[in-house]
Amino acid sequence: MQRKAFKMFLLPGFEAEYARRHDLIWPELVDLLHAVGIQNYSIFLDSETLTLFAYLEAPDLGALEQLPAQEVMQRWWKYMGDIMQANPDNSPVAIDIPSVFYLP
Ligand code: RM4
Repeated sequence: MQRKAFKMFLLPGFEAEYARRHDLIWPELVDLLHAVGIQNYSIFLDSETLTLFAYLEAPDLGALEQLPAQEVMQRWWKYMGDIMQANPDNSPVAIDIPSVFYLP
């Protein structure tokens, strides 16, 4: 299993809304994320800085490169774009965080 961590950035005042939308995550998005092999996808919010810390596992992280081309992913990013820092194509600003320690 490969592991990936990255950070994204919430806009001020949307802490509850971000959690609410993920509580109601679209089943078709769950299916897509599982289809590319994602497991144990976790997102944590540092409410002091509004930094979202994301962690996931997948057998092949290369398969995640298929995500941006998928209609459901595009639709979710557009939906989330009003409460997160987003790129011009609506994808969230996401910065990889390298691993410095792993204890299996
Ligand atoms: C986040 C963001 C990420 C997505 C998760 C499910 O808010 O849109 O790109 O992978 O939701």
